[in-house]
Amino acid sequence: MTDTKKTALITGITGQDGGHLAELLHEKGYTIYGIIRGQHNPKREITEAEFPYVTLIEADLMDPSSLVRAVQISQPSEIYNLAAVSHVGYSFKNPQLTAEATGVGVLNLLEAIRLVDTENKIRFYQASTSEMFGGLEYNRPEKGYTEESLFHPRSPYGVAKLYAHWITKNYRESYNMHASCGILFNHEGDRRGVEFVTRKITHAVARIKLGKQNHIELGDLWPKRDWGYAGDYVEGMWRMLQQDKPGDYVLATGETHSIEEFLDLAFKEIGINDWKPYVKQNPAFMRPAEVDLLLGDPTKAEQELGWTRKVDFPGLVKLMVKHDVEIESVGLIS
Ligand code: F7E
Repeated sequence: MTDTKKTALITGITGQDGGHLAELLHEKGYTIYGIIRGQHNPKREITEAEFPYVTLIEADLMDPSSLVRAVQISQPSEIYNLAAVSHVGYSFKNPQLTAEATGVGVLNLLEAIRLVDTENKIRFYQASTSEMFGGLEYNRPEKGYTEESLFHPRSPYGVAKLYAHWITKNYRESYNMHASCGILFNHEGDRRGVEFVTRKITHAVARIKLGKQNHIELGDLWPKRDWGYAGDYVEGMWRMLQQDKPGDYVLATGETHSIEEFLDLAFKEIGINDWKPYVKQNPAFMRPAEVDLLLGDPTKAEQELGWTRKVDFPGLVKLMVKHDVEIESVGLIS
């Protein structure tokens, strides 16, 4: 389906989800603008080469007037806020920056929309996260977290995202904005940064296969995550904004797996059955507070949006290892 009348503005265009979403919206015939941050952002060139159909606008979630300008220039029908300080470990080391960019930045963007969009036509997507739940034992529904579950964030990142989630709901209720929150569980893929555990593992596994590296250093291996494929999840974001009414939706697979299970499958892809000799634990990668188990229940998204994930856990590991073996074989830096 194409709809040439639609224009989207994407924050976080240089990130994993920004790339997948740009591709999806381009296929659907959207005019696409992306916000890029910083005076000399090294990701600009790569983004321009990979997504030549995206017009980049220089702005920053922490600079309100730059956001007003971005909304005025792009005149979007839909805004997807995917930008954030998104690494949980980093947020412990940079808590104020995280609060300002990931939390208050969303308020800045909502205010920019309210100021420019006097007819209240823009539809807004906020990237909320499973990190808002915290995974505590007393706060763990049997079939997985839903849109109604209790929040108990366990990191500066989770706390900032919870503010962003509630301020988005508040603007929906106060100003009747078409503002939706996607509560996304972990979503990975070949565009994931190597600072996240899945890509760190598949990248190292590829290098171990090719003799470029002999081990990998990781933090805790017991935490469990509900891991899906990012390409599937951007489809859910788009579907949220096509609804007549805004809302909050969990996107998840409904399965949870430990890092050990991820290691097991990833090493088996290169013919190694016992990964233990290749993995060293390093406390530098452990967090002051850990989220031990995340499991999402995507029933509402399945029923109301007709959304479902397509790639399963073994499929995800396979595609990531395959990609990293390919790029490492030709010496490309990911
Ligand atoms: O950690 C453990 C770590 O950094 C997963 C972000 O997209 O998903 C992501 O957050 C688990 C944690 O993702 C290493 O302690 C062990 O238990 O890949 P991660 P995350 O923290 O779950 C949510 C939904 C978001 O919203 C976030 O933006 O793996 N772990 N060893 C490690 N993690 C990392 N990064 N590096 C390690 O060496």
